[in-house]
Amino acid sequence: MPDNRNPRRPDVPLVLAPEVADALAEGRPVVALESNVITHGLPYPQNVEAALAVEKAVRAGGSVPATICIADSAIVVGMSDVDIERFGTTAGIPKVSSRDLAVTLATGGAGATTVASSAVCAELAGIPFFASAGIGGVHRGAQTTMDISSDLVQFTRSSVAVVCAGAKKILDLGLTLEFLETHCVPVIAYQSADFPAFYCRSSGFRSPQRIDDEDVLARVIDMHWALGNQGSVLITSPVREADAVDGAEVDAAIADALVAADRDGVRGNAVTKYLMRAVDHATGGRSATANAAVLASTAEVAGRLAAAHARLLAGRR
Ligand code: PSU
Ligand code: MN
Repeated sequence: MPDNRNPRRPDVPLVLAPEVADALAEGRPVVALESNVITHGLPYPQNVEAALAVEKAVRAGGSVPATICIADSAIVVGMSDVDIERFGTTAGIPKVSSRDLAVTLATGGAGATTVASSAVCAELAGIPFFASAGIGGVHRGAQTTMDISSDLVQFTRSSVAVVCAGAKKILDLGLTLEFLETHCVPVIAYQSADFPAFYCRSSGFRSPQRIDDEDVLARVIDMHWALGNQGSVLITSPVREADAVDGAEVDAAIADALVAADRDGVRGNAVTKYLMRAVDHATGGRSATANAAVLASTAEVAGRLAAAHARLLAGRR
């Protein structure tokens, strides 16, 4: 594969898939995707199926998918289907968030990128759009644990438009919104009113902004960066009504999962995976089906919005 180092950062090893490199060179839309959802988000074989379905959905939206990982001391932007299968079936590939990137790259291991580290890599590769159904956020009880996902902190630093279905209710979504407000990150609900909660259509919190037109949204993203802001723009799109999971059922499963996590002494970057698995287990097949549906619908919306943004930029040339 070609080494496609960013001329402004020649020391960063960046390997772009040929299709991604071509699209970027021609100004065609690309949507970056994370790989931690493959290694840590879902069990095999749903993880591989979902990752491939997400890429297909980005294409259906009119953009080129670029799933990101770390392999052989390089940032891979655009994993092949073989890469995805390998990540989905190999045990022990570490979760690599922003602060872990340098260690993983310099020591030569493989790594699965989170939302935070994928945003860093997307920006280095010159990809302004990123999609993930569920972002990290402020955890419940963060007042004492101080557990706040690096995803949120990275949103204050990386100029990437992040399309998501909000975040899972395992988090404190009210505090998550407060954090984003404090750190000047725009939160915009696309064709919806509320901040969504992954497989639930609403978190119970109204989104601070709503925009229904994709071309207007493209202008907003462009303007945010034109104003000199260096952070992300968060855009939400909820799960379809027919695919949503009942909120009360999820709430009960989360309450049990939080007690179990505390009992088992789960700490640090292991907390998110532990809680997600416990809730998935408790809600059985329903959450798995909803999970797949929301992953694909978020990716498709991201594909359409990235295409609108690329049209805006092309209109200027
Ligand atoms: N939320 C999900 N699915 C996921 C994650 C979060 O619904 O797979 C993963 C993402 O990779 C996200 C990471 O970036 O968890 C956040 O982990 P932490 O809370 O440790 O920052
Ligand atoms: Mn954490």
